[in-house]
Amino acid sequence: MKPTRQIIHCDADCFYASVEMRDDPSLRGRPLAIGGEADRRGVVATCNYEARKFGVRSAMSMAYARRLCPGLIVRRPDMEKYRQLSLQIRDIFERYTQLVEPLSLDEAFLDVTEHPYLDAMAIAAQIRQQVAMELGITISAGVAPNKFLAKIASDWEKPDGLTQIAPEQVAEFVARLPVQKIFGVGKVTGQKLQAMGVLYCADLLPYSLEQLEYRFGRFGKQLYQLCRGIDERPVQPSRRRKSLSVEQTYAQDLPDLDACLDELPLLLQKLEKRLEPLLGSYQLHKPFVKVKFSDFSSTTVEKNGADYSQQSFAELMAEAFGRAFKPVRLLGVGVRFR
Ligand code: TTP
Ligand code: MG
Repeated sequence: MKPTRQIIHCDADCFYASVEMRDDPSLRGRPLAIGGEADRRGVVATCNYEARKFGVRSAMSMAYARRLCPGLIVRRPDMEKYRQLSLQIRDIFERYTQLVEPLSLDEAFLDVTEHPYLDAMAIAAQIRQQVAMELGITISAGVAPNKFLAKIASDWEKPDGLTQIAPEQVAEFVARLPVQKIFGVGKVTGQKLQAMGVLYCADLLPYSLEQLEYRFGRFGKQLYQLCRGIDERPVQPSRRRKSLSVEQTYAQDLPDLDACLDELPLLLQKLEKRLEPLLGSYQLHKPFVKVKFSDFSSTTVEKNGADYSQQSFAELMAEAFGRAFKPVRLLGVGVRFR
């Protein structure tokens, strides 16, 4: 028999809204939606949990959301910021395993079965804590023997929740799940099941595999397995990463090159820390430095054959700064892999 797997599903809580609340604490505790404006046929990308109390939801028109929640604050999304944060979250995941399968910017599966000394619950707890401490947002996590259950578990005590479905609890847990929780059960299948008197996974158990295949075709097998809590899909890691970097946006612009160089040791220290766990499986190719100026223009300088000393990064930084000679709002240092 195969050993029981330990799968974690992580999903950030009201992701875009959390990031905006982090960066502007005056938004906290007030209903907030991220998306396009009402007068421009905008829709809600997401909203915080205060807004959800009013019934505001993702994909709803902003105009309707405003009617549901008259005090709603609306902010435009800043995709670059969310993408950057998403990578930083992934870096935290990769401290524990290379088997990370991102599903979207704020969601991923991890297979931590092979971790030498931590169990999945300990890892999930550490990840949640590190994301909160280092990145300033909360994520919910679910721990289970497979992807199907880990994903349901992460949703169970959202927001800021951690839920485990241990192997011995699987049968009982799944039996009580509404069939709609099975992925692939949409409106049509849901109605068909309802007509059969099937509301919960337990109601599916009396049907044989052949019976379900007869009624649902290929999907029958999936139903047969999932209603028993069986899901063999592996966690499929994303394409290999091509680079790793750390970036910092400064509360006050750095006025000149010296001020930038002063920040370099701290940035490199952070880079080194993130790089360390990857060095076994990745080969360094070249260092690079990114500079974003006060006018939001940005530039990246990298160099073949350069080493990874502070001196080498300092030279790249000088070159990048020299391209505009303006105050700097963000600095990044990174390495590209082969
Ligand atoms: P979700 O994880 O589905 O939602 P969420 O993180 O905002 O809230 P929850 O606490 O329930 O997990 O999606 C992640 C981000 O993707 C979300 O912050 C915004 C974006 N998104 C859209 O732009 N449009 C959509 O319809 C949905 C569902 C999400
Ligand atoms: Mg989310």
